[in-house]
Amino acid sequence: MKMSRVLFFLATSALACILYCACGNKTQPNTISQPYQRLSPDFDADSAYSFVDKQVAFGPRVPNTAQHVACGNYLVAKLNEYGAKVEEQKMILTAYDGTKLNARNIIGSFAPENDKRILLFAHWDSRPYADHDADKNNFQTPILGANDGASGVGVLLEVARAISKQAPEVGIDIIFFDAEDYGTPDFVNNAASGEWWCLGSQYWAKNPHVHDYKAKYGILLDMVGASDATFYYEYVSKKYASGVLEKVWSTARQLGYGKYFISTENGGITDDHVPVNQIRKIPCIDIIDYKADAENGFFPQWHTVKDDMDIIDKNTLKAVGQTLLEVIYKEKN
Ligand code: AHN
Ligand code: ZN
Repeated sequence: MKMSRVLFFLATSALACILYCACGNKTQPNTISQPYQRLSPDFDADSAYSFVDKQVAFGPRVPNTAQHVACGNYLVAKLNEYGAKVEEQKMILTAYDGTKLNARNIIGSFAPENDKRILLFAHWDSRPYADHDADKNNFQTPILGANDGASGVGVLLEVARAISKQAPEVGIDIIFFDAEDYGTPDFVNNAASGEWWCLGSQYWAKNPHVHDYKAKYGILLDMVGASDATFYYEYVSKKYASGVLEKVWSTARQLGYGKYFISTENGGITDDHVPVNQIRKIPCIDIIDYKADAENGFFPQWHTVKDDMDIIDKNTLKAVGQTLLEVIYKEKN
C-alpha cells in the first residue's frame, strides 16, 4: 500500500514535470530571459554621497581661494588612501578676464604598469559666479557646485574606493580637472574670444602627465547627482566615441537604469571631453544631465546659489556609479 502510493506520487510528479516542461518549451523555447548577472562589486551610493557632501562642506572651490586649496589637498589624500599613484599638475592658467588662476589637476593612477587603460574624469572646481541665478544680486556669488562639479568627483572617489578593495583587469586613471567652470559669465558681453571653459583639461591635453599618454577610451562625469537626471547621446561624444556611448548606455539598460540613460541624441556641449578628444585624441564621452526643455539645457539650479546638497539624489549617484563600475569590470586585459 505504502509503496504504491509512493509510485503513484512519483508517476504523477513525473507526468506533471513532463507536461510542465513540454508546455514551457512550447511557449518559451530556451529564451527565458535570465536576469543580468552583474560582475562588478556593489557601488555604495551612501559613500559616494558622503564624498559629495565633504567637498561641498569646504565651500565653493574657486581657484585662488583657501577652500580650493583645502579641497584639493583632501582629494589628493583620498586617492593616496585608496592606493592610487598620485600626480599633480600645478600650473597658472589665464582666465577670460586676464586673472591668473593657480590651478591644479589631480591624477590618480591604478595599475600604472598596465597598458590597457581607461580614463575617468570630472572637474573639481566650482564656478565663481551664480550668473544664472534668478536674483541678479547673486551673480557674483561663487556656487557650491554640489551637482556641477562635486557629484562627478564623488562618484569617482567611490570608484577609487571600490578599486582599492578589488582591482579590475584594466588600468584606471582618474583625473580631477581644475578650472573647468571659470568661463565667461553671462553678464559680461564684451569678453575676448577664446576657449575660456575647460582650462585644466586643455592644459592636460597639451601636457599629459605621462609622455604620449594613451587610454583605450575615456568617460567624463558632469552633473551626475540630481534627481531625475537624464543622460543623452551628446553630439561630441557621438562624433568621436559612438561605440563607447553604446557600451555604457547598453550596460546601464542591463542594470535597470534605462530611465536615466536615454538612447537618443541631443545637442553638443562644451566640456572637458572636447580637448581630450580633439587634442589628446582619446575617444571619450560625456555623461551629463541634459534638459532639452530648459532654457539653458541643464538642471534648474545650474549656476545658481541653489546648486547645493538638497538637490543631490543617491539614486542617481547609484545609477551612474554602478554603470561605471560594470563597464570597468567587464573590460578584459
Ligand atoms: C557651457 O555652458 C558652454 N558648457 C557647459 C560646461 C559646464 C559648465 N559644465 C559644467 N559647468
Ligand atoms: Zn558649471
